[in-house]
Amino acid sequence: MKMSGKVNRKIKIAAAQLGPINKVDGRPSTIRRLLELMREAASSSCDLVVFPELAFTPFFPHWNIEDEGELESYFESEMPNQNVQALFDEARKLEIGFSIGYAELAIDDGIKKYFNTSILVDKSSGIIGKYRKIHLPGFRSPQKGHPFQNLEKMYFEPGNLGFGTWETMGAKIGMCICYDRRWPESFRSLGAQGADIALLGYNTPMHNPLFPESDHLTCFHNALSMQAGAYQNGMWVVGVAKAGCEEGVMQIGQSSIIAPSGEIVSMCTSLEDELIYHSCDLGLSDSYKSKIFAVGSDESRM
Ligand code: ING
Repeated sequence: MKMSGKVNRKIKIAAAQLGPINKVDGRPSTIRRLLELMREAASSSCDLVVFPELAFTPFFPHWNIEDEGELESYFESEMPNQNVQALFDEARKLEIGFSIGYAELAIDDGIKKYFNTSILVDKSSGIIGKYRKIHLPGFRSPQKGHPFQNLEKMYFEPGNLGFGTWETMGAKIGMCICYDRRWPESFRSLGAQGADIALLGYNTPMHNPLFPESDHLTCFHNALSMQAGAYQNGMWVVGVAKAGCEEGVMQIGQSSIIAPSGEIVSMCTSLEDELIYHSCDLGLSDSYKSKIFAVGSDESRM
């Protein structure tokens, strides 16, 4: 039997779900929570730990913030910086990689630009990848009568880096963020680059003020999007929530590690800080790509 050219490669990945981050919490207490989850992942010999979208702050696009200074206080103007340096230092000491989402304030030719960003950091705590959220949900102005807002279109610009993949820890890893997972081209763009793994964080309210009739399907649509993305591209998908009732908005949890088969191999069961992990066999990605999707081959498959 023709063996695939790749030996079985395994990477142990942790999903570090966060419970609510409230306005009064401040970054130091959040960093302490992230460090605790990172240490737990390292103590279980994980290679990589994945944190949620906008993991340093509350999900502030749920609010109409009129004061520019207050709005900018939720952004990081450089990465790393003194508020988050402890996370990078601990990662280097523990020799664990991580990905994390945050609000990025970038200065481009002297012009301030605001992005919903995630980074991929290798085991020597070097930032090797950056992604800026392309699909921005919500509105460009506050919506009357909604119990909470989604003002991502008002606070962020669409990402300008495209969907990228990066080689580290023996894997080809890509990233997307939250709403991106609902659009097939997000996972397809990564799959077409040969990604073995897609990492993403999300902040997903249980209630959709625009379409409350769909509320009972919020968790189903979350899993459906990620499981389909995994299977249809022969990739592992790790989706990590900021969960629980954050400043009055109930957000789903169910952070999941999903195999290239589309099976959920591990899922969080709480709405709080919770770590799950799985030893992901990248040979499974190879099998689905070559035996189901014949990626890159001109042979037809049944
Ligand atoms: N949150 C939501 C998400 O995609 C949303 C926005 C919810 C869009 C439900 C459509 C339906 O999970 C973020 N932050 O993108």
